[in-house]
Amino acid sequence: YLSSKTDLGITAVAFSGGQAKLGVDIGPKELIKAGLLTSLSEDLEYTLHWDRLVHAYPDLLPAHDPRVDNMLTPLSVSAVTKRLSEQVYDHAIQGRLTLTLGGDHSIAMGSVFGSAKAIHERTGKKLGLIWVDAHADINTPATSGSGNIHGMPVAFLAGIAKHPLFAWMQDQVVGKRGVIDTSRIVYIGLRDVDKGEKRILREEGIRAFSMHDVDRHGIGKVVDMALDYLRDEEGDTGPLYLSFDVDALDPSFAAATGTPVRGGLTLREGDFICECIHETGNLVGVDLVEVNPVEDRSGGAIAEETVRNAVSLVRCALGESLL
Ligand code: EXY
Ligand code: MN
Ligand code: MN
Ligand code: MN
Repeated sequence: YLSSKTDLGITAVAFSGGQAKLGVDIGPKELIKAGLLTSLSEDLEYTLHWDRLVHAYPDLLPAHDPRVDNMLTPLSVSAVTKRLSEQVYDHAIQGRLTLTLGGDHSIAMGSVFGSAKAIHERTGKKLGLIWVDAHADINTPATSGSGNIHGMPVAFLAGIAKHPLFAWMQDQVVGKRGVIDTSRIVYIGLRDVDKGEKRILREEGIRAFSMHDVDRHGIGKVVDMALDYLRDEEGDTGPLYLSFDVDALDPSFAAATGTPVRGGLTLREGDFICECIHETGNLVGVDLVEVNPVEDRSGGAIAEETVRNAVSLVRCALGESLL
């Protein structure tokens, strides 16, 4: 589904407006400082297409951005995700694999939309979305208890939530109802899902592997089941998009994040998921989000560990472990 296996389109997004804690906007800078991009070009031999900017989109952020229909700072989120969707689209329409570094998870509305639109135009195929997270991020504005939009991106992408502020995305349906069909979404790592979200997952019949499933079956079986679920009769998964929230990892591996939840994936389990998705040969886009170096009261060691582990996840998704 790509025009080359070695062209990588990178977008670094310093955005925190999908939630309330400062610091998640400096995630991309820290990932890059830790050598992520150099290792992708030098060790993994990708040709990087990067504007060398970490985008904060100051021109897009309104001075006044009040709550609308229970969404916090919705004008900022809408404007930034719309712009990001164009950046990712511009990479993806040229057949590049895309890598988006966040930032909070609301940015996936932009990155996934940009990718889904380009892939559909280039290949006629619909994206499969693998969402690795402690959380389901499928609240609608009506079900959300926090109003934080980083808890809502899947609902908007699937067309379960609709709002005029996100009309730029929802007027351009790629799937049956939204950008991604609910039958093309699969979760891994869930362990903190709100009551209203559970109801949505059940009613929509969305495939989700929680930490309970990881414990029961082991990560190998869970990843097999997740990929099998997306396969067609010929065994093809179709184009795959991996949206990896670093809080899927256990806090012992990734505590520098805004909403850590105990009982998560080990680093190896996270890396393994990424490796298996890479192995399909069908990966077209990756997000790595929610690294918040400021969420560290240890004087830096925890943030450094989280950043290093996030770098490992991305490297594994991009082929680090192939011999
Ligand atoms: N479900 C909660 C909410 O909607 O506020 C917590 C969401 C946390 C979302 C993090 C990024 O994955
Ligand atoms: Mn998330
Ligand atoms: Mn999360
Ligand atoms: Mn919760």
